[in-house]
Amino acid sequence: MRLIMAVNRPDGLICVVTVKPGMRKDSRLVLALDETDGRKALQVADAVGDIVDAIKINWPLVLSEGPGMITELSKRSEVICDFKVADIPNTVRLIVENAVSRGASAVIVHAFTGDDSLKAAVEAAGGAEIFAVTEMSHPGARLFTAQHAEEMARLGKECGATGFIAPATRPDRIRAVRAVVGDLKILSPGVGAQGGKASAAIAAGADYAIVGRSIYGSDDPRAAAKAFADDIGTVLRLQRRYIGGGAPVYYIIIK
Ligand code: O7M
Repeated sequence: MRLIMAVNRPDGLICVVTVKPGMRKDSRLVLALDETDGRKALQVADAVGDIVDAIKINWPLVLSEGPGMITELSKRSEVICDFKVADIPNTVRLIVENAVSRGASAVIVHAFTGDDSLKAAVEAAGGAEIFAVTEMSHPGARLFTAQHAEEMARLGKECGATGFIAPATRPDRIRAVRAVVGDLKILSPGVGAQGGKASAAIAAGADYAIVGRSIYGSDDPRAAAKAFADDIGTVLRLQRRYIGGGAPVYYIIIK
């Protein structure tokens, strides 16, 4: 983040800052498109594409409809390939290069694989982003990932990951990861079907809430996405504006 200008006004100090260009940061909502029917998946993507900041796809859709889905969806939105890559550096590189060449803006990898695999992911991503999983959102996460979340966040940061996954089901854990990763991105799954609340995740320090079944499984995905975006909107205190397709500019009012 870079400070461009600060103006002292009676209603507060206005700081104009830019952040590195990257994923759109508007509704702060990411759709997890785990719909396995390709036709329905594209219908949902078309219905909510202008509401969500990105569409995350995972194995269910890619295995049933093929990797061409990455390219197809990238025509509609930024695509995050949630392949939770956990392998040796060479295999990680091959997977990340493949996903990015098909149009992925970001690829999600596991952090527990260690520094060499994480660095291989970051290097292979080129201009795309690498998000590293810290603590997972499901109850079983308490056994392993929860116990090492901060360590994994620290390692991911050292290795050049640009974002992290932390659980909306445990907002206090988002806070803990935020304390380690500074102003890098945090994306938070576990909203809706898993019991977490989007606004609580954002209030705890997540940049984006990830929502799957509660949107794509809804009778009206657009209305559902809108409701999540509105919920998130209640906690947003930043006014955003984009200039010339470049870095987003934020006006932060410090009272
Ligand atoms: O909203 P849901 O529960 O239908 O979907 C949540 C999505 O987020 C789904 O695609 C999961 O695979 C993913 N996810 C979790 O639910 N929990 C995690 O800890 C991590 C992820 C994830 O996105 O990891 C990158």
